[in-house]
Amino acid sequence: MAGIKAEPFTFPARPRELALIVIDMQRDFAEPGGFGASLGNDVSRIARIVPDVKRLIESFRAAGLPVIHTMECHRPDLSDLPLSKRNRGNPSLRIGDEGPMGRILISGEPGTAILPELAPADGEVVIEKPGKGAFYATELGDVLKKKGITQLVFAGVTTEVCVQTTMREANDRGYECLLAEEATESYFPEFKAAAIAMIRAQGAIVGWTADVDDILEAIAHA
Ligand code: TIU
Repeated sequence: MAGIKAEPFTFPARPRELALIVIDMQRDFAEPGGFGASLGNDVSRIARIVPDVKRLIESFRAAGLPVIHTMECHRPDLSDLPLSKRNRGNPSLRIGDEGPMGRILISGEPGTAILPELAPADGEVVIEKPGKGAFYATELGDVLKKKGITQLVFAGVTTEVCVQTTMREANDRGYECLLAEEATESYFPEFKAAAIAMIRAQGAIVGWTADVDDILEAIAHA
């Protein structure tokens, strides 16, 4: 692989050390009646990126590269949910409350599940995370170390919340990070644009960003 065309410059991909991380593509963020909607957001924006996330997942699978999925969710007894998080945002339904798709953001509930089109394949790692960042209070760091992964391609939602937080965590842990631009979305288009600009500013201070087509092109030759 000759690198991936990216901003602010070519991403120096090493296929044997590369994994895809799909952040929180859950019904609770993408469907009416879930957590995202309870915060007052237009969730249709999120549903629109599903085809681009799907072709990214399929290209990693076809190349035999790891695909790792995350889910933002909490234990049924709420023991991993700080009160500050439960009370935040003045939502119509709070985390743990019973909603139309089961209890909001609780492990095992229908609304907490990953969208069926993007469901993890047998053997793919799924990380349940109580925070916005996927490294906080999870096994993600150990999983990546065991697989010898040093470079991460990111997709998922939302760009400026869970995706950006996880990229910053990964960057500080020594991973090289690349965000797939059409495979991530925010409820606020201006926040997505700002997050992308921040990530790749100052010579990729947090990471690189690239078009899905350019990532697919490189992965096909991995
Ligand atoms: N509200 C919002 O933008 N995001 C979240 O609450 N979680 C994730 O980004 N996954």
